[in-house]
Amino acid sequence: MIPFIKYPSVDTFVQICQRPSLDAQSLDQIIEGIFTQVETQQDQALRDLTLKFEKREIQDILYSQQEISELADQVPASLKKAIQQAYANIHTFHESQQFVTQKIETSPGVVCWQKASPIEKVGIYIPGGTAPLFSTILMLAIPAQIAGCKEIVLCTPAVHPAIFYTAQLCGVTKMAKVGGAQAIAAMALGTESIPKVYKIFGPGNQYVTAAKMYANHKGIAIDMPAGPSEVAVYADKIANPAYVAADLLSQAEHGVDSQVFLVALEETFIEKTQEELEKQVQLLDRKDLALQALTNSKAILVKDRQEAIQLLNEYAAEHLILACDQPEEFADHIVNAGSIFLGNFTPEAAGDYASGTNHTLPTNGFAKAYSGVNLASFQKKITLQSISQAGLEVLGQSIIDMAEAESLQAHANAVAIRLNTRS
Ligand code: HSO
Ligand code: ZN
Repeated sequence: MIPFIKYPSVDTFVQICQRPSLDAQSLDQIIEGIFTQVETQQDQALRDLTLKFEKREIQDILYSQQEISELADQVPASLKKAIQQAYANIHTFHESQQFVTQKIETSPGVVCWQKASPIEKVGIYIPGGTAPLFSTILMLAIPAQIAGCKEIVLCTPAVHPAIFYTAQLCGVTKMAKVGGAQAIAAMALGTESIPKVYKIFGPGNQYVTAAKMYANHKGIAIDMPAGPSEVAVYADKIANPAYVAADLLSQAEHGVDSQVFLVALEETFIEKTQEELEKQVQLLDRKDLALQALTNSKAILVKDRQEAIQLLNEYAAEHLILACDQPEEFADHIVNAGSIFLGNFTPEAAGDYASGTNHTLPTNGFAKAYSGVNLASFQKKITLQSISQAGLEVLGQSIIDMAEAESLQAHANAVAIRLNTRS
Protein backbone atom coordinates (compact mmCIF):
# COMPACT_ATOMS: atom_id res chain seq x y z
CA MET A 1 0.00 0.00 0.00
CA ILE A 2 2.68 2.53 1.04
CA PRO A 3 5.97 2.08 -0.84
CA PHE A 4 8.30 0.18 1.50
CA ILE A 5 12.01 0.86 2.06
CA LYS A 6 13.96 -1.72 4.06
CA TYR A 7 17.09 -0.81 6.01
CA PRO A 8 18.23 2.11 3.87
CA SER A 9 21.83 3.16 4.35
CA VAL A 10 22.33 6.43 6.20
CA ASP A 11 23.74 8.16 3.15
CA THR A 12 20.40 7.76 1.35
CA PHE A 13 18.45 9.59 4.12
CA VAL A 14 18.54 12.99 2.40
CA GLN A 15 17.12 11.49 -0.77
CA ILE A 16 14.46 9.49 1.12
CA CYS A 17 13.32 12.67 2.85
CA GLN A 18 12.74 14.53 -0.38
CA ARG A 19 9.12 15.56 -0.86
CA PRO A 20 7.36 14.76 -4.15
CA SER A 21 8.47 17.61 -6.40
CA LEU A 22 5.87 20.31 -6.78
CA ASP A 23 4.74 21.33 -10.21
CA ALA A 24 7.19 24.14 -10.80
CA GLN A 25 5.00 25.78 -13.44
CA SER A 26 5.34 29.50 -13.04
CA LEU A 27 2.13 31.32 -12.26
CA ASP A 28 3.83 34.70 -11.95
CA GLN A 29 2.29 36.22 -15.06
CA ILE A 30 -1.23 35.22 -14.11
CA ILE A 31 -0.72 36.48 -10.57
CA GLU A 32 0.78 39.74 -11.74
CA GLY A 33 -2.22 40.27 -14.02
CA ILE A 34 -4.61 39.68 -11.13
CA PHE A 35 -2.71 42.09 -8.87
CA THR A 36 -2.73 44.78 -11.56
CA GLN A 37 -6.45 44.35 -12.14
CA VAL A 38 -7.22 44.55 -8.41
CA GLU A 39 -4.95 47.56 -8.01
CA THR A 40 -6.61 49.51 -10.80
CA GLN A 41 -10.25 48.39 -10.54
CA GLN A 42 -10.46 47.46 -6.87
CA ASP A 43 -13.87 46.05 -5.82
CA GLN A 44 -15.03 45.83 -9.43
CA ALA A 45 -12.01 43.64 -10.23
CA LEU A 46 -13.07 41.30 -7.41
CA ARG A 47 -16.58 41.03 -8.89
CA ASP A 48 -15.21 40.41 -12.39
CA LEU A 49 -12.57 37.88 -11.33
CA THR A 50 -15.02 35.98 -9.12
CA LEU A 51 -17.38 35.68 -12.07
CA LYS A 52 -14.54 34.68 -14.40
CA PHE A 53 -12.84 32.07 -12.19
CA GLU A 54 -15.66 30.83 -9.98
CA LYS A 55 -18.80 31.60 -12.03
CA ARG A 56 -20.14 33.30 -8.93
CA GLU A 57 -21.87 36.69 -8.93
CA ILE A 58 -21.25 38.98 -6.00
CA GLN A 59 -22.51 42.50 -5.44
CA ASP A 60 -21.39 43.53 -1.96
CA ILE A 61 -17.86 42.37 -1.33
CA LEU A 62 -18.30 42.12 2.43
CA TYR A 63 -20.86 40.11 4.37
CA SER A 64 -23.12 42.25 6.52
CA GLN A 65 -23.37 41.53 10.26
CA GLN A 66 -26.90 40.27 9.63
CA GLU A 67 -25.78 37.83 6.93
CA ILE A 68 -23.03 36.53 9.21
CA SER A 69 -25.42 36.04 12.12
CA GLU A 70 -28.04 34.31 9.99
CA LEU A 71 -25.50 31.84 8.62
CA ALA A 72 -23.89 31.31 12.04
CA ASP A 73 -27.31 30.50 13.53
CA GLN A 74 -27.61 27.49 11.24
CA VAL A 75 -24.83 25.65 13.06
CA PRO A 76 -26.28 22.78 15.14
CA ALA A 77 -25.93 23.16 18.92
CA SER A 78 -23.63 20.13 19.24
CA LEU A 79 -21.15 21.55 16.73
CA LYS A 80 -21.30 24.97 18.43
CA LYS A 81 -20.39 23.26 21.69
CA ALA A 82 -17.48 21.44 20.08
CA ILE A 83 -16.17 24.66 18.55
CA GLN A 84 -16.47 26.40 21.92
CA GLN A 85 -14.46 23.66 23.63
CA ALA A 86 -11.75 23.93 20.97
CA TYR A 87 -11.85 27.73 21.27
CA ALA A 88 -11.28 27.54 25.03
CA ASN A 89 -8.27 25.22 24.73
CA ILE A 90 -6.66 27.11 21.85
CA HIS A 91 -7.25 30.39 23.67
CA THR A 92 -5.73 29.10 26.91
CA PHE A 93 -2.63 27.74 25.17
CA HIS A 94 -2.01 30.86 23.07
CA GLU A 95 -2.72 33.21 25.99
CA SER A 96 0.05 31.41 27.87
CA GLN A 97 2.47 32.52 25.14
CA GLN A 98 2.20 36.20 26.12
CA PHE A 99 5.55 37.90 26.01
CA VAL A 100 6.76 39.12 29.39
CA THR A 101 8.72 42.37 29.24
CA GLN A 102 11.93 42.37 31.27
CA LYS A 103 14.00 45.52 31.72
CA ILE A 104 17.68 44.56 31.58
CA GLU A 105 20.46 46.81 32.84
CA THR A 106 23.23 45.73 30.45
CA SER A 107 25.75 47.96 32.22
CA PRO A 108 25.25 50.61 34.92
CA GLY A 109 22.83 53.26 33.66
CA VAL A 110 22.09 51.43 30.38
CA VAL A 111 18.66 49.82 30.36
CA CYS A 112 17.26 47.81 27.41
CA TRP A 113 13.95 46.02 27.01
CA GLN A 114 11.45 44.69 24.46
CA LYS A 115 7.72 45.08 24.17
CA ALA A 116 5.34 43.05 22.05
CA SER A 117 3.17 45.13 19.79
CA PRO A 118 0.30 43.73 17.71
CA ILE A 119 0.40 43.75 13.93
CA GLU A 120 -2.47 46.18 13.53
CA LYS A 121 -4.10 44.66 10.44
CA VAL A 122 -3.97 40.99 9.50
CA GLY A 123 -5.66 38.98 6.78
CA ILE A 124 -6.82 35.37 6.94
CA TYR A 125 -7.59 33.25 3.90
CA ILE A 126 -9.82 30.18 4.16
CA PRO A 127 -10.15 28.19 0.93
CA GLY A 128 -13.35 26.86 -0.60
CA GLY A 129 -13.37 23.26 -1.75
CA THR A 130 -14.64 20.06 -0.27
CA ALA A 131 -13.38 20.53 3.31
CA PRO A 132 -14.61 23.79 4.89
CA LEU A 133 -11.64 24.54 7.15
CA PHE A 134 -13.37 26.47 9.92
CA SER A 135 -10.84 25.01 12.37
CA THR A 136 -8.18 27.12 10.64
CA ILE A 137 -10.13 30.25 11.63
CA LEU A 138 -9.71 29.21 15.28
CA MET A 139 -5.98 28.72 14.72
CA LEU A 140 -5.47 32.12 13.14
CA ALA A 141 -8.08 34.45 14.57
CA ILE A 142 -7.67 33.41 18.23
CA PRO A 143 -3.98 34.42 18.45
CA ALA A 144 -4.79 37.54 16.41
CA GLN A 145 -7.48 38.41 18.95
CA ILE A 146 -5.16 37.76 21.92
CA ALA A 147 -2.35 39.79 20.32
CA GLY A 148 -4.75 42.72 19.97
CA CYS A 149 -4.78 43.02 16.17
CA LYS A 150 -7.30 45.80 15.43
CA GLU A 151 -8.38 44.59 12.02
CA ILE A 152 -8.82 40.87 11.32
CA VAL A 153 -10.01 40.47 7.74
CA LEU A 154 -11.20 37.08 6.57
CA CYS A 155 -11.58 36.27 2.87
CA THR A 156 -13.25 33.05 1.85
CA PRO A 157 -15.28 31.71 -1.04
CA ALA A 158 -16.68 29.02 1.31
CA VAL A 159 -20.19 29.38 2.73
CA HIS A 160 -20.37 26.63 5.35
CA PRO A 161 -22.28 27.99 8.39
CA ALA A 162 -19.50 26.90 10.79
CA ILE A 163 -17.14 29.33 9.07
CA PHE A 164 -19.43 32.21 10.03
CA TYR A 165 -20.04 30.95 13.54
CA THR A 166 -16.30 30.55 14.15
CA ALA A 167 -15.43 33.92 12.62
CA GLN A 168 -17.98 35.61 14.87
CA LEU A 169 -16.71 33.79 17.94
CA CYS A 170 -13.08 34.77 17.23
CA GLY A 171 -13.67 38.48 16.68
CA VAL A 172 -13.07 38.62 12.92
CA THR A 173 -13.74 42.27 12.02
CA LYS A 174 -14.55 41.95 8.30
CA MET A 175 -15.58 38.98 6.17
CA ALA A 176 -15.28 39.13 2.40
CA LYS A 177 -16.94 36.87 -0.15
CA VAL A 178 -13.86 36.54 -2.31
CA GLY A 179 -11.43 33.69 -2.84
CA GLY A 180 -8.38 32.74 -4.87
CA ALA A 181 -5.42 34.90 -5.81
CA GLN A 182 -7.73 37.91 -6.12
CA ALA A 183 -8.55 37.68 -2.40
CA ILE A 184 -4.84 37.73 -1.56
CA ALA A 185 -4.32 40.68 -3.94
CA ALA A 186 -7.20 42.53 -2.29
CA MET A 187 -5.74 42.08 1.20
CA ALA A 188 -2.24 43.00 0.00
CA LEU A 189 -3.29 46.11 -1.89
CA GLY A 190 -6.57 47.16 -0.29
CA THR A 191 -9.77 47.94 -2.22
CA GLU A 192 -12.81 50.13 -1.45
CA SER A 193 -14.24 47.34 0.74
CA ILE A 194 -11.23 45.34 1.87
CA PRO A 195 -8.59 47.03 4.00
CA LYS A 196 -4.95 46.57 3.11
CA VAL A 197 -3.32 44.34 5.74
CA TYR A 198 0.28 43.97 6.85
CA LYS A 199 0.41 40.18 7.13
CA ILE A 200 -1.54 37.40 5.41
CA PHE A 201 -2.14 33.96 6.89
CA GLY A 202 -3.83 30.77 5.76
CA PRO A 203 -3.79 27.82 3.39
CA GLY A 204 -4.83 27.67 -0.24
CA ASN A 205 -4.27 26.15 -3.64
CA GLN A 206 -1.28 26.84 -5.88
CA TYR A 207 -2.75 30.16 -7.05
CA VAL A 208 -3.30 31.36 -3.49
CA THR A 209 0.20 30.23 -2.53
CA ALA A 210 1.74 31.98 -5.54
CA ALA A 211 -0.25 35.12 -4.74
CA LYS A 212 0.99 35.06 -1.14
CA MET A 213 4.58 34.74 -2.35
CA TYR A 214 4.00 37.61 -4.79
CA ALA A 215 2.52 39.78 -2.03
CA ASN A 216 5.52 38.88 0.12
CA HIS A 217 7.87 40.22 -2.56
CA LYS A 218 5.87 43.43 -2.46
CA GLY A 219 6.54 43.82 1.25
CA ILE A 220 3.52 42.12 2.83
CA ALA A 221 4.46 39.57 5.49
CA ILE A 222 3.09 36.04 5.20
CA ASP A 223 2.79 33.24 7.75
CA MET A 224 5.21 30.84 6.04
CA PRO A 225 5.95 29.20 2.70
CA ALA A 226 3.27 26.57 2.10
CA GLY A 227 3.50 23.01 0.85
CA PRO A 228 1.31 19.90 1.01
CA SER A 229 0.42 18.68 4.48
CA GLU A 230 2.32 15.70 5.95
CA VAL A 231 2.73 13.47 8.99
CA ALA A 232 5.56 11.25 10.16
CA VAL A 233 4.98 8.43 12.64
CA TYR A 234 7.68 6.72 14.64
CA ALA A 235 6.54 3.30 15.85
CA ASP A 236 8.26 0.89 18.20
CA LYS A 237 6.89 -2.18 19.98
CA ILE A 238 4.25 -0.27 21.96
CA ALA A 239 2.61 1.14 18.80
CA ASN A 240 -0.83 -0.02 17.70
CA PRO A 241 -1.07 -0.65 13.92
CA ALA A 242 -4.77 0.26 13.80
CA TYR A 243 -4.13 3.60 15.50
CA VAL A 244 -1.11 4.33 13.31
CA ALA A 245 -3.04 3.50 10.14
CA ALA A 246 -5.86 5.81 11.26
CA ASP A 247 -3.39 8.62 11.87
CA LEU A 248 -1.72 8.13 8.49
CA LEU A 249 -5.11 8.22 6.78
CA SER A 250 -6.16 11.35 8.65
CA GLN A 251 -3.31 13.11 6.93
CA ALA A 252 -3.65 11.34 3.58
CA GLU A 253 -7.28 12.45 3.22
CA HIS A 254 -6.25 16.11 3.05
CA GLY A 255 -5.29 15.89 -0.60
CA VAL A 256 -3.64 13.87 -3.33
CA ASP A 257 -0.33 15.59 -2.70
CA SER A 258 -0.29 14.92 1.08
CA GLN A 259 2.48 12.67 2.29
CA VAL A 260 2.80 10.22 5.17
CA PHE A 261 6.08 8.85 6.44
CA LEU A 262 6.18 5.80 8.69
CA VAL A 263 9.41 4.91 10.44
CA ALA A 264 9.41 1.60 12.33
CA LEU A 265 11.76 -0.82 14.00
CA GLU A 266 9.93 -4.04 13.08
CA GLU A 267 8.93 -5.34 9.67
CA THR A 268 5.86 -7.12 11.05
CA PHE A 269 4.59 -3.80 12.39
CA ILE A 270 4.79 -2.26 8.92
CA GLU A 271 2.98 -5.27 7.44
CA LYS A 272 0.18 -5.03 10.01
CA THR A 273 -0.13 -1.30 9.44
CA GLN A 274 -0.39 -1.83 5.67
CA GLU A 275 -3.20 -4.35 6.28
CA GLU A 276 -5.00 -1.87 8.53
CA LEU A 277 -4.60 0.86 5.93
CA GLU A 278 -6.19 -1.34 3.31
CA LYS A 279 -9.14 -2.06 5.58
CA GLN A 280 -9.67 1.44 6.90
CA VAL A 281 -9.24 3.32 3.64
CA GLN A 282 -12.21 1.47 2.12
CA LEU A 283 -14.51 3.17 4.61
CA LEU A 284 -13.50 6.73 3.81
CA ASP A 285 -15.57 9.13 1.72
CA ARG A 286 -12.29 10.63 0.56
CA LYS A 287 -10.86 7.18 -0.24
CA ASP A 288 -9.60 8.13 -3.71
CA LEU A 289 -7.67 11.13 -2.43
CA ALA A 290 -6.20 9.16 0.43
CA LEU A 291 -5.15 6.25 -1.81
CA GLN A 292 -3.33 8.57 -4.14
CA ALA A 293 -1.59 10.34 -1.26
CA LEU A 294 -0.40 6.98 0.08
CA THR A 295 1.40 6.29 -3.17
CA ASN A 296 3.54 9.42 -2.55
CA SER A 297 4.35 8.11 0.90
CA LYS A 298 6.99 5.92 2.50
CA ALA A 299 7.19 3.18 5.12
CA ILE A 300 10.77 2.79 6.26
CA LEU A 301 12.27 0.02 8.34
CA VAL A 302 15.31 1.26 10.22
CA LYS A 303 17.98 -0.56 12.17
CA ASP A 304 17.56 1.11 15.51
CA ARG A 305 16.23 4.07 17.47
CA GLN A 306 19.33 6.12 16.73
CA GLU A 307 18.80 5.83 12.98
CA ALA A 308 15.14 6.68 13.43
CA ILE A 309 16.11 9.91 15.19
CA GLN A 310 18.55 10.80 12.44
CA LEU A 311 16.02 10.10 9.70
CA LEU A 312 13.22 12.02 11.41
CA ASN A 313 15.44 15.05 11.99
CA GLU A 314 16.37 15.01 8.33
CA TYR A 315 12.71 14.72 7.29
CA ALA A 316 11.64 17.63 9.57
CA ALA A 317 7.97 16.65 9.54
CA GLU A 318 5.12 19.11 9.85
CA HIS A 319 3.55 16.66 12.32
CA LEU A 320 5.47 13.93 14.14
CA ILE A 321 3.64 11.23 16.08
CA LEU A 322 5.75 9.27 18.57
CA ALA A 323 4.00 5.95 19.06
CA CYS A 324 6.84 4.65 21.17
CA ASP A 325 8.02 3.88 24.65
CA GLN A 326 9.08 6.94 26.66
CA PRO A 327 8.04 9.38 23.95
CA GLU A 328 9.07 12.43 25.93
CA GLU A 329 12.62 11.16 26.17
CA PHE A 330 12.56 10.41 22.42
CA ALA A 331 11.24 13.92 21.72
CA ASP A 332 14.28 15.38 23.49
CA HIS A 333 16.34 14.17 20.53
CA ILE A 334 14.09 15.72 17.90
CA VAL A 335 15.35 19.08 16.72
CA ASN A 336 13.33 19.47 13.50
CA ALA A 337 9.51 19.14 13.53
CA GLY A 338 6.49 21.43 13.38
CA SER A 339 4.49 19.77 16.16
CA ILE A 340 5.07 16.52 18.08
CA PHE A 341 2.33 14.19 19.34
CA LEU A 342 3.37 11.89 22.16
CA GLY A 343 2.07 8.40 22.94
CA ASN A 344 -0.73 6.16 21.78
CA PHE A 345 -3.56 8.47 22.82
CA THR A 346 -2.39 11.66 21.14
CA PRO A 347 -3.62 11.57 17.55
CA GLU A 348 -2.64 14.38 15.21
CA ALA A 349 -6.36 15.11 14.81
CA ALA A 350 -6.36 16.41 18.40
CA GLY A 351 -3.93 19.15 17.45
CA ASP A 352 -5.74 19.76 14.17
CA TYR A 353 -8.87 20.72 16.05
CA ALA A 354 -9.08 21.07 19.73
CA SER A 355 -6.22 20.30 22.14
CA GLY A 356 -4.86 23.84 22.07
CA THR A 357 -1.76 23.85 19.85
CA ASN A 358 -1.78 25.52 16.46
CA HIS A 359 -2.25 23.53 13.26
CA THR A 360 -0.68 26.07 10.90
CA LEU A 361 2.75 24.48 10.68
CA PRO A 362 5.83 24.39 8.45
CA THR A 363 5.65 21.71 5.73
CA ASN A 364 8.09 20.51 3.09
CA GLY A 365 11.09 20.38 5.45
CA PHE A 366 10.71 24.04 6.44
CA ALA A 367 10.51 22.86 10.06
CA LYS A 368 14.31 22.94 9.92
CA ALA A 369 14.10 26.73 10.00
CA TYR A 370 10.51 27.81 10.74
CA SER A 371 8.14 27.51 13.69
CA GLY A 372 4.41 27.01 13.37
CA VAL A 373 2.01 29.90 13.87
CA ASN A 374 1.82 31.10 17.47
CA LEU A 375 0.98 34.27 19.34
CA ALA A 376 4.27 35.91 18.30
CA SER A 377 3.27 35.48 14.64
CA PHE A 378 0.75 38.29 15.22
CA GLN A 379 3.17 40.59 17.03
CA LYS A 380 6.30 42.55 16.42
CA LYS A 381 8.88 43.03 19.14
CA ILE A 382 9.95 46.61 19.61
CA THR A 383 13.21 47.20 21.47
CA LEU A 384 13.52 50.16 23.81
CA GLN A 385 16.48 51.63 25.66
CA SER A 386 17.17 54.39 28.11
CA ILE A 387 20.67 55.54 29.04
CA SER A 388 21.46 57.89 31.89
CA GLN A 389 24.19 60.51 31.69
CA ALA A 390 26.36 58.35 33.95
CA GLY A 391 25.60 55.34 31.77
CA LEU A 392 26.74 57.15 28.63
CA GLU A 393 29.91 58.21 30.39
CA VAL A 394 30.78 54.55 30.96
CA LEU A 395 29.81 53.35 27.47
CA GLY A 396 30.56 56.45 25.40
CA GLN A 397 34.25 55.97 24.68
CA SER A 398 33.66 52.46 23.30
CA ILE A 399 30.97 53.77 20.96
CA ILE A 400 33.26 56.58 19.81
CA ASP A 401 36.14 54.16 19.22
CA MET A 402 33.96 51.75 17.23
CA ALA A 403 32.37 54.53 15.16
CA GLU A 404 35.78 55.98 14.31
CA ALA A 405 37.04 52.53 13.35
CA GLU A 406 34.08 52.27 10.94
CA SER A 407 34.90 55.77 9.65
CA LEU A 408 31.50 57.03 10.73
CA GLN A 409 32.39 60.33 12.30
CA ALA A 410 28.85 61.61 12.79
CA HIS A 411 28.09 58.56 14.90
CA ALA A 412 31.11 59.35 17.10
CA ASN A 413 30.01 62.98 17.34
CA ALA A 414 26.52 62.02 18.50
CA VAL A 415 28.14 60.59 21.62
CA ALA A 416 31.00 63.08 22.01
CA ILE A 417 28.66 66.09 21.90
CA ARG A 418 26.78 64.73 24.87
CA LEU A 419 29.86 63.88 26.89
CA ASN A 420 31.42 67.30 26.22
CA THR A 421 28.34 69.42 26.96
CA ARG A 422 27.92 67.97 30.41
CA SER A 423 27.38 70.84 32.84
N1 HSO B 1 -3.79 18.81 9.27
C1 HSO B 1 -4.04 20.12 8.68
C2 HSO B 1 -4.98 20.97 9.48
C3 HSO B 1 -6.40 20.54 9.51
N2 HSO B 1 -6.82 19.28 9.68
C4 HSO B 1 -7.52 21.29 9.42
C5 HSO B 1 -8.16 19.25 9.72
N3 HSO B 1 -8.59 20.48 9.55
C6 HSO B 1 -2.70 20.82 8.47
O1 HSO B 1 -1.95 20.90 9.62
ZN1 ZN C 1 -5.58 17.57 9.33
